[in-house]
Amino acid sequence: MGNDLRPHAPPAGTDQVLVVLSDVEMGAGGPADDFPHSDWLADLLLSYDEPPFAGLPVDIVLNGDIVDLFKTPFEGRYPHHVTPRVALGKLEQIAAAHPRFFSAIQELLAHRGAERRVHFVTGNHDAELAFPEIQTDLRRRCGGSERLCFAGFELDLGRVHVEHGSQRDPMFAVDAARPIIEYRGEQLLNLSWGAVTLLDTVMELQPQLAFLDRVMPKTAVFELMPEAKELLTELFWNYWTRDYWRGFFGSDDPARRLTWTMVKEVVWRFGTKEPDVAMDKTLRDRLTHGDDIMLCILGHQHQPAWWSYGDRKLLQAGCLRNEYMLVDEGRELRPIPKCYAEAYLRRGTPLRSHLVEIAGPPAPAGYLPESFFDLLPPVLDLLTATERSRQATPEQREPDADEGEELV
Ligand SMILES: [Mn+2]
Repeated sequence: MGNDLRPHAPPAGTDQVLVVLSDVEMGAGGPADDFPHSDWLADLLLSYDEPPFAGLPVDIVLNGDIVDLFKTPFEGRYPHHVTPRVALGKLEQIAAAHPRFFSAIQELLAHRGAERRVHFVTGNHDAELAFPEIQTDLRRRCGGSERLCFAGFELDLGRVHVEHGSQRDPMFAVDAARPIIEYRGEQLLNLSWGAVTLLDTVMELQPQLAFLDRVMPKTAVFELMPEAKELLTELFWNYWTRDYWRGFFGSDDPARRLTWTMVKEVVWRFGTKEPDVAMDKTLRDRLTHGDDIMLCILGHQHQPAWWSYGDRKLLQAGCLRNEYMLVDEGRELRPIPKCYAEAYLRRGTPLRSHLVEIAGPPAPAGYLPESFFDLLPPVLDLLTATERSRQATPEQREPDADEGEELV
C-alpha cells in the first residue's frame, strides 16, 4: 500500500526486522567515555517497539564494540593479562555509567506485541564476551532473558550475514578457535597483537588523549598538531626499544609475540586509518559467486559504505560513538553523524536494507573542548615527560638500520 512508497518503512510481507548497530564504545563515564549518551541509545532501541515495528518480530544485533572493555581501566591500569576477574571489574564500571542501556534491553525483550531478540556479536573492544562469566553477568544486567543471545564472532540470520569486521583486520584478529587461553593457572583473553601493543603504550594516556582519538581526519590532526604525532612516535619507540625488552613480559608470556613490523603497523594505522581496507574481498567474492547470502553487514571501520552486486549487498555501518570532523584549519569540530543498518526480511530473505544516518544528541556540558587547540597542553606535558624518561634510561637494544625511519 502507501507503505511501499516509503522506502524506510517495512514493505508489505515483512516478517522480520533486523537492526544492526556497532561501535558504540560505551566507557566508564567521564571525559574519556566515547559515548555519554545511553539515554539516547535506550530511546533509539525502544523506538523499535513503536509503529511501524510494534507488531513485527525485531532482532537487535549489537555488532561488536558495544561496551568498550578494551579502553576501560581495571584498578587504574590497563593489564594485557585479562582474566575473568579483570573483565568483570571493567564491565561493572561501564554498567554503572550506562544503566539505561541495560534497562532498555530488558524492557525491549519484554515487549508483548511481537517477538524481540538481542544478539551480542563480539568485536575487538569487547573480546571479553568470550568469557562465560561475562555472558552471565551481561544477561543478569539485562534482566536474565534467554532471548539475549551471544553469537560469537559472526551471526547468520536467514540469508543475512553479520560480523563486526575485526576478524578480517590482521591487527585485531584473534584465534576464533581459542579466544581464551590458560597461563600460569589462569584463564586469559587471547588478545590480538594490536590490542597488546595499544594496551602497553597509549592506553594509560586515555584520560589525556581520549578526545584527540575522536577527531578526524588524522592527517589534519597531525598537521595542525605535530606534537601529537611526535608524542605517539616517542611512546611506541620507547616501548619497542626499552620496555618490550626489559623483562616487561615473562619469557613464556603469551602476550609477548610482537615484532617491530607489528608495532610500526599500529602506529601507521594511528596516522592514516585508511578506509580502503574496509571492504573485505572474501565477503564480496562470496556475495558475487554464491546465492546463499544476499546481505552482509559489517562495522569496525567507523566509516559507512555500501557495495552492491545485483541484488546482493554489503553494508558497512558507521559508528555510534562520538567522532568529530576537524575543519576550518582547526577552528571547528563538527560532529560526524552516527550510522547503523536496518534490514527487512521475509522468510529469511532480505526484501529491503539500508543504512540509517542519525545525528547524536548534544554533548554533555564540558565534554567538547572550546577549541581543538585546547587539546595541546596535555600533549606537550606528556611529550616532555616521555622525552625525559627516555633520556634517563639507556636504551637496551640497538635498532636495526631500517628501524629509525619515521613512524607515522
Ligand atoms: Mn572494532
